[in-house]
Amino acid sequence: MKPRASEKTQAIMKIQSEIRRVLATELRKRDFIELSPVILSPVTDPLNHPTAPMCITCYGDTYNITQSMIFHKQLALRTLNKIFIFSPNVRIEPLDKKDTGRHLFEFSQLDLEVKGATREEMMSLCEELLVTIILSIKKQCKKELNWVGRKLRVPKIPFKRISYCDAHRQYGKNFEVMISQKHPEPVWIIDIPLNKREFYDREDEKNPGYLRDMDLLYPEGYGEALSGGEREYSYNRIKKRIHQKGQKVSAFASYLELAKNDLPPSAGFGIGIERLTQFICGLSHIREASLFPKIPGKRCL
Ligand code: ASN
Repeated sequence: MKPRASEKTQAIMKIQSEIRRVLATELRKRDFIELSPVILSPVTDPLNHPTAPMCITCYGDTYNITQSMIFHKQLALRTLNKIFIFSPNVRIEPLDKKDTGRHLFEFSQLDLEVKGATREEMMSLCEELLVTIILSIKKQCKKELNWVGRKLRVPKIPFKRISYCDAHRQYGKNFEVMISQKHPEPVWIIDIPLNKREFYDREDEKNPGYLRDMDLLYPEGYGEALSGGEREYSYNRIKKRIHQKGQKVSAFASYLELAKNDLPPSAGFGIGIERLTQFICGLSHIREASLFPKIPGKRCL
């Protein structure tokens, strides 16, 4: 019997809640500490694509609304070793993103960071988390998976890895879409060229011009799942990378002030909760993964 629309929504929200529960439980088991999200700050992630700045004035100072907590994650590791946050992000995307079915201008990501970690350790952690989520949903949310009509397969670890340049060579400019559509299991894109990502991703000393970072693509055409990597932590290198990017050092003054004596080396990633829900539930549009979806260009509640 076909479920009513409200039953489908209930099932999706139950599955999303289970995703959050598994993530938090698994990370706590591994000694991660959960932090509260930061919503307002003088600095936020500049991102590598254009978004309209979202600023408000508080007590005469200008604050950004968080696009990602990357800088706060690095700074938090001066005090703690392993952290995670369910972090609401606001990104006022250009209008060409309004019909992708994968963009919301307000969403949440599970953002995590580990002191002294390598990219490969973070990739393994992510693989373990995804497999654990899928196994748990298959077990705990049988009825709900039925209601959304999703047959979930458990991906094999380790996921396939392709360098950015190989992906580009094999599949052309639109490689993200092509790889996601062609593969039945998630695929990592690694070694992204320096100019394609933000200044905080660490340059590979053994492979200059490329980064120690990664993106994960969901299979079956669900597209990008996450980005992350090792970070630039030395004050001078961070400043150099900001200059290379053509950005203003003054825009990051309050972060740089604290990074003056260098930050701890670290790696981490952020995975979008609504996109993860979309993939797990097999939803054609991301709006179904939120009760209050913010679709670019639309007036939303
Ligand atoms: N959270 C991501 C990371 O950890 C950054 C982002 O969302 N732009 O690399």
